[in-house]
This record gives sequence, structure tokens and C-alpha cells, in this order.
Amino acid sequence: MTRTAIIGAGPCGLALLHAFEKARADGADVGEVVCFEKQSDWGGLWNYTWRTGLDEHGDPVHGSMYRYLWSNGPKECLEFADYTFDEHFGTPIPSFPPREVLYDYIVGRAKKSNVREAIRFETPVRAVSFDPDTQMFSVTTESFPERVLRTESFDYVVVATGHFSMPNVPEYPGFESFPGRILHAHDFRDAAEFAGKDLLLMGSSYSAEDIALQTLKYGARSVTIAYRTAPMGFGWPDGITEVPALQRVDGRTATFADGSTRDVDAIILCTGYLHHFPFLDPDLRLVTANTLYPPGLYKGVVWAANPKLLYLGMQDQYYTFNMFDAQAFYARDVILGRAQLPDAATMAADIEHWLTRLDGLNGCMDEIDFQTDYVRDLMALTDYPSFDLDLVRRHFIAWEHDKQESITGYRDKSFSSPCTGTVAPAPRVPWWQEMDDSLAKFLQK
Ligand code: FAD
Ligand code: NA7
Repeated sequence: MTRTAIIGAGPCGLALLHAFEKARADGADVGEVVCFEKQSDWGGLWNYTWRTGLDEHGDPVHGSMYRYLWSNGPKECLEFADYTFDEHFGTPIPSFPPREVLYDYIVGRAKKSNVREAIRFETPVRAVSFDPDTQMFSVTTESFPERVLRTESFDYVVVATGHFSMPNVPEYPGFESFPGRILHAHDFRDAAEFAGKDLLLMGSSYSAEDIALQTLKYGARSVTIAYRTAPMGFGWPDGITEVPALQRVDGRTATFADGSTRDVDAIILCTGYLHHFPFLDPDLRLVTANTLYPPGLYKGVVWAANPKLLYLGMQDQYYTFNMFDAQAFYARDVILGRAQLPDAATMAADIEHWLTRLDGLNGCMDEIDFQTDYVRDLMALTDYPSFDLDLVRRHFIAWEHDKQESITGYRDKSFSSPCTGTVAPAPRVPWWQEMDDSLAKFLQK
């Protein structure tokens, strides 16, 4: 019997469990599928935790999400093709839901496909190695609270542990004597903590953009964003300013590359995350920056050097849940032998084709086209139900324009579903004024 280990029960791991369940329901022999999850519940990053640093077992906290986090893209761009928002909520809802609503949606499908019993919770994977003679993986896990170590053999291992958890933490001159708090975005939980403060944010991507808006919205006195390469350039509300790279801090005075200075109370490093797989033998580890096409993965999924190892969700992400689904359906079919892999040279050439195209991309519109084509390519290889991918592409383009038009207002826009055509209603309260991020408030008529 084929044994498959899935590491992680976030959106990617759940997508694969769902894909296997669907095949099982259709009569396929899927063997034994076991999902190991280090947290006590499913949902990955969407399973909010107040904890920072170490969890209750002394392991690094996985969660990087914070209170008052609203979706940063239209929900219509991530909709599951086989479990629509209409099906889950029974009524149209606005396009930019808060975290709890998306968590409810993810979990809703997982409950429907009845995958929970395949998950061993509070069971981090500690070690994975591959034996070329037996062609099997050894997977060592530790289960809590008893701390029991156990090693089992698997034919396939699928890594679905996410890559927005291990912070990338640079150091700048003067950090050691800065008199305030210096934290990474991974440890940011509640914007209200910074009410009345002058903040310095480092970085110029999604975390910097959103934490700048959140902290100002919940009362920060000022937010200065230092960019390393290029400013985000949005029409920021009063109170947020972008400045060139930080040079050093002296006491609480930050000096930037243009010679300007700013006194700040706290520094938030929105400097991204590292792909981090300490549990994998070094020869099995994906080594990559945060990019739209990590090297070494055929179809962005199959570890070409050893196709019995697969990775889900390792790309930088415009597309999320529906891309994870397409990947999961493909991974399942590779494992079940329904999808035949070509020889090593053909896989390498396919990877090279995508990497060459990636090299030539220029800006976010090209990136959206790239990832759209990637999802299209994957979907052609699977029986994941089709949805209007071209509409999703157009939604992403409109969303980018909306952000340029109003960075505080883009979340008030409405989009149509690529699965059902349903047009989202406008939110009752504009996002910039809405302080309550609860599911109950969001679903109120
Ligand atoms: P994760 O959600 O990270 O789940 C990985 C799972 O693996 C976790 O449950 C973890 O506990 C488990 N795990 C890790 N290591 C081990 C181990 N050794 N053993 C066992 N289990 C392990 N996406 C959107 O679509 N919209 C958004 O608005 C959005 N906002 C975001 C905001 C923030 C701050 C961040 C960090 C990300 C955001 N994302 C957003 C992107 C997010 O990465 C995806 O939506 C999604 O959570 C990725 O799913 P995943 O399953 O790959 O990883
Ligand atoms: P990203 O998108 O990987 O961006 C990381 C940012 O950090 C990027 O702007 C980098 O600047 C900047 N960075 C990295 N190292 C440094 C140093 N040493 N100094 C200054 N700036 C640095 O990560 P995010 O956290 O924003 O987003 C990740 C996910 O979280 C995303 O999917 C969201 O949905 C939420 P660069 O532009 O390379 O110069």
C-alpha cells in the first residue's frame, strides 16, 4: 500500500487531503495518507495565535498573522472552484473579508470533505531522510503532550509547511542601543499597541504596506517606511511617509540614505521570510528566495532531483487557495500514477523555460500574467474543476489599479466570482473606518 506523508495542515496540506478524499470518493485506491501538523488545529497561518516566539511546547510559533488582518486581495481571486463562497456563506459577501471569515471558509471545505481524521495534530515532523536502496522516506515525528518520538516509512513526502514563518532579520548599525522595541512583522500582533507612537517600518512589500496602514488606522502618530530598492509609491494617507534606505540609528534617531532623520519609538522589520526546512535532510531541501518560480521544482511542485518528494505553495503568491488546489490535484495525480512524469532532461527543460521567462518579467502586471499562465498550465494537467481564470487575471489587474487610486479605499471595491458570477456587495462600512474585524460583524446584514 502506498503511504503518503503530508507535512502541514494549512491551506496547502488541506488542499491535498481534499484532493485525495475526492479521488477516494470516486473509487480510487489512494493508499494511506497521513498529515502531520505541529499546531493543535488546522488552517496554517489563518489559524490566528496571540503567541509570539515559542509555542506551548517550546517550538517556534508558526503564525505570522495579526489582529485586524483583512484579505489583501479580492476573495474572488482565491475562490475554491469546487467550494464557492456562495455555497459556504449562502449569501453574497463583500470582496475583502477579514481573516476570521477566510479561516471559516477554508475550514468549511475541510469539514465537508471530512479530512480531519487524517491529521495528527500537535505532531511536528522532526526529520526526513530518503533511502535510495529501499526508495522509502523515514519520517520522524514528535507527538505532544507526551513528547513521543516515532519514525515511520513513507513512499512519498509532501512538504506543505508554508514559507512565511521564519523571519528574515537584518541588523543595522545602532540597533543594539536603540531604546525602543525592534520586532519583525512575524511577531506583530496588535496594531493598537503602537497607538500614539512614531514608527519606523523597514521593507517595501505586502507586510510593510499593510502594517503601515494598520498601525496608522489604529492610532500610531506617524509611520515612516524605509525602502531598500524602490518605494511602493502609493498615495499614502497623512501620517505615512516613504524614505530611502535606513543607514543607522543613534539613540532613537534614524538616519536615511538621503540624509534625512526621524525620531522613532519602535522599529518593525517588514523584511520578509526565509524558506526554512530544518526537518529535511540537506539534500532534500528546497533552497530559494521568495520568487514566483522556485528552482528545482517541476511544475512548481515535484522535486526534480527526487520526484517522490513534492512541495506545495512554495511560490511567492498572487494566486493562493485556487493555485494551491491545482498544485494539490497535480501532486495527488503524480502520487497515484495518474500523471506520468517525463524524464529528468525534459523536467529540467520545463523548469528552465519558466525560469527564463521569470527573468524577463518587468513589474506586477507581468508577474500576474506569469502566475496566471502557471496556474493555467497546471490546471490542464489535472481534473481540478475549471473556473474563469481570465476573469481572475483581470481582477488582479483591476486590484493593482485600485490600489494605485486609493490605498485606503481599494478594499471597498466589489468583484465578481469566477465560479458563480455572483457580484459581491459593497462593505457596509468602508474598510478605513471599520475597526471590528469579527466574522459576526462582517456577516451582519
Ligand atoms: P501555512 O498557512 O503557513 O501552513 C503551513 C502549516 O504547516 C502550518 O499549519 C504549520 O503549523 C505547519 N508546519 C510547519 N512546520 C511543520 C512541521 N515541521 N511539522 C508539522 N507541521 C508543520 N494569502 C491570501 O490569499 N490572502 C491574504 O490576505 C494573505 N495575507 C497574508 C498575511 C500574512 C501576514 C502572511 C504571512 C501571509 C498571508 N497570505 C495571504 C499568504 C499565505 O501564505 C497563504 O494564504 C497560505 O496561508 C499559505 O498556505 P500554506 O499551507 O502553504 O502555509
Ligand atoms: P516580501 O514580499 O518577501 O518582501 C520583503 C521586503 O523586505 C522587500 O521589500 C525587501 O526589499 C525587504 N528587505 C529584505 N531584506 C531587507 C534588508 N536587509 N533591509 C531592508 N529591506 C529588506 O515579504 P512580506 O513580508 O512583505 O510579504 C510576505 C507575505 O506576507 C505576502 O504574501 C503577504 O500576503 C503577507 P527589496 O524590495 O528586496 O529591496
